Amino acid sequence: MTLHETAASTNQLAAQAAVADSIVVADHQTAGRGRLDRSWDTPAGTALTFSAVVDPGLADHDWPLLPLAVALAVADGVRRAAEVPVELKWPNDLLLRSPDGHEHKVAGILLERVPSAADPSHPLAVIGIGINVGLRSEDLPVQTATSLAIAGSGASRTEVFAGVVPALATVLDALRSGPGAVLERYRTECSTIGREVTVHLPDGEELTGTATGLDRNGRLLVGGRAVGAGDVVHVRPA
Ligand code: BT5
Repeated sequence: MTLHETAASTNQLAAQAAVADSIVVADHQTAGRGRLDRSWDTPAGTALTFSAVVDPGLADHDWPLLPLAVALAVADGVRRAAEVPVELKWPNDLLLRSPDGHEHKVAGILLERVPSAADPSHPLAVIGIGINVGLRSEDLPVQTATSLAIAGSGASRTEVFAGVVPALATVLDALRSGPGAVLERYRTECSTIGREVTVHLPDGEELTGTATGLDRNGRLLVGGRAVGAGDVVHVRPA
């Protein structure tokens, strides 16, 4: 594990090194990345920001299940370490509900596929995880964000890290032995399923309907269509 006081982005450093079973942690990221070139912003000393490089050992057609598996692991680790009722929004956002019932994002996940430094023909997964641990209301980068501290948890970044890393190893092992158990768990835990949603698809199209389930590849079923990528908005509180 390498710990940087400051890094542009742990995903960037981890992808550059591309060494399996390594973890890059930053006390502060100055150019944290979200999906689709968006940014992930956290003030120094308040968030857990790290990237784990793993060889998932999966067939190509199972790689789309990785973000879902990682989300399960992060939720599990956060629940154990911080004792807060974190919820999953498809595909890989972690939400906490405020007392008025509104959902706010407490953690995000960025998965990238990179060639291994040891054997460029072999792909590795860079699993970037950002968790808002100690941010106070005035630290939040966007109105839709929250933190474990705001939810009343006193868990430290180290405690949350120690909860998430073993959970990640466990879920990756489960996924390697077949998608069934991970899909089943995700279907049970994901608060998007059963809700009315609007999905903003990568091509700009919007799809509104009830999210009825997940297919074998982890795609969200909305109005009879299977959606593999997109940003989901939960239209109404559950
Ligand atoms: C994500 O993207 O949620 C993936 C975030 C991954 C961050 C980790 S930190 C360690 C590793 N190194 C990196 O450089 N990245 C990873 P996305 O679903 O695209 O969400 C991005 C959006 O979330 C932004 O456009 C903002 O609206 C919002 N956002 C930004 N910072 C946030 C924060 N700290 N908490 C909650 N929401 C935030």
